[in-house]
Amino acid sequence: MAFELPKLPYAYDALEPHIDARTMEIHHTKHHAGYTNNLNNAIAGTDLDGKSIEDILTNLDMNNMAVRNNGGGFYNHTLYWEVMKPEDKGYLSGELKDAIIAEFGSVDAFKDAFAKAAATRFGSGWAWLCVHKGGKVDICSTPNQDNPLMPGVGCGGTPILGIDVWEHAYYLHYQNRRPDYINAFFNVINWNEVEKRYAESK
Ligand code: MN3
Repeated sequence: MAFELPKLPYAYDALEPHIDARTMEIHHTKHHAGYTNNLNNAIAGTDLDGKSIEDILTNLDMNNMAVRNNGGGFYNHTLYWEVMKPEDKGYLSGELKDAIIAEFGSVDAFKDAFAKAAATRFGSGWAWLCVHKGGKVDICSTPNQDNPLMPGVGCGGTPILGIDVWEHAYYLHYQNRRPDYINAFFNVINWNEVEKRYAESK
């Protein structure tokens, strides 16, 4: 049973002006499609074939670079599309907002910490907001396509929000200005989806 490239829950231009349509289309149809195909090739005929992506990542042999890179790439981008949305729909509220304030002191302090984790990831990678059993949240970042579900990587929680800071995620529009892309990302976070993931994983 092969993994399939998920459809975006919105049009390629839906996140403009924060993330441009051309970047979204290439990112989805080339990068994410590539990870998906390469993951399927890497697991075909192995005992990983037929397992869920969460199961594969949680129990990953970190020396299996084909599955590490492409399984991470498949999962990370699927989450990334789902935790974004067109501007002005939904806002941070409820239990997740309480958990964020308990951990960081304020929503602004959380945004600063998340932006810093994303901006200071050297080279390619991701920054994450994760939840641990019991509901505590924290922030970490991972290199390449690694993910906090993988053994020994990141903070070991379940990621509920992630930002891709590979140059392919922003370079066409922002060139080298990664901090501008990170600031823009806060305008397109689908907090309803992040809160749903928090409730499911805490
Ligand atoms: Mn990417």
